[in-house]
Amino acid sequence: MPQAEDFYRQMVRLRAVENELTKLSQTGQLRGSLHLCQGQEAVPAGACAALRKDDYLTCTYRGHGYVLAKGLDLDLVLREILGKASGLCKGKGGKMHLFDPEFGLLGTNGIVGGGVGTAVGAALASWIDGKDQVALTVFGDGTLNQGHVSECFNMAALYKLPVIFLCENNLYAEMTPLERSHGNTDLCARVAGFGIKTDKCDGNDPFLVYDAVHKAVERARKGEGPTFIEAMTYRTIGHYQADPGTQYRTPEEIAQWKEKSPISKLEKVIGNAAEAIREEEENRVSEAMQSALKQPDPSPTHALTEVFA
Ligand SMILES: Cc1ncc(C[n+]2csc(CCOP(=O)(O)OP(=O)(O)O)c2C)c(N)n1
Ligand SMILES: [Mg+2]
Repeated sequence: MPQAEDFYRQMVRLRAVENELTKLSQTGQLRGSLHLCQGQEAVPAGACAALRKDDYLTCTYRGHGYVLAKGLDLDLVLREILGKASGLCKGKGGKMHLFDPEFGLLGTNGIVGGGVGTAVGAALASWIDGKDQVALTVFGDGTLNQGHVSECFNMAALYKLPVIFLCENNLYAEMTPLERSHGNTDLCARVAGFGIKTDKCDGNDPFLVYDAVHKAVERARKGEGPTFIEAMTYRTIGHYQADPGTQYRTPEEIAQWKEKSPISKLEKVIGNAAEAIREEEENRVSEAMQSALKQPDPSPTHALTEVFA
């Protein structure tokens, strides 16, 4: 079981990465959409601590925190996000296609629910090959309304596949609140209908996320089948860089959740040691980003190598 300091380190590293990316996006040095997960940091920190290096992982466009918490190299990840030739995928993937089979990482994904089928497929392969690797797939509350995700739930339940469905319920899908898009807002009840064991936890507490995922991983490794975990959390910023996040949510609601921010909650537990850890991570991330910015872009002559289409 990781210690409070370990979780704190993961979360402040992630926050430091996001602060650096925000600056680059605002100055035009980072192009394209930027989906951040401020306020949700405890979910990746807690979940990845319960996985082995060779367990499979798929995540969303908000998945860079999982990638780092799974143990991937900070320099390689930042260089990839900036599209550099020395990045994790030679600059061809970017933030929404971070991929590394050595770490079981089967991709961050810009398609809502895109990683769910991949994870179920990986779990099926693990089961057929008689291996004990499990697959964890992360997605948001809105993703439950994707048709193929229901097919994935059914198949995972039917074959008792070693897959963990981790749902970050941050109460909104883009700008749409949960109750405007779900006929039944009890997400665990919906998934239980498929014959899948469900669990709900405070997604702003890395210890509770770890506990829930750890139990689900144990079950999956023993051949007891899939688990759906609903981690209750909240993004305290907008959906992406162009969304202030304030037009469809009240200032009171945002303030309430900021008080429950996992980083400040853990700061109170750790006390004095927190500042040193935070400074260390901020310096490390800032140096890695400066180095990443100086890296060369991929050569146009490599545009058609290592691609399928
Ligand atoms: C198949 C598909 N449909 C629509 C979109 C546009 N889109 C991007 S994020 C998003 C909301 C997803 O909400 P949720 O699953 O709750 O995840 P969150 O963003 O809250 O983490 C939508 C509709 C998309 N990327 N892919
Ligand atoms: Mg959501």
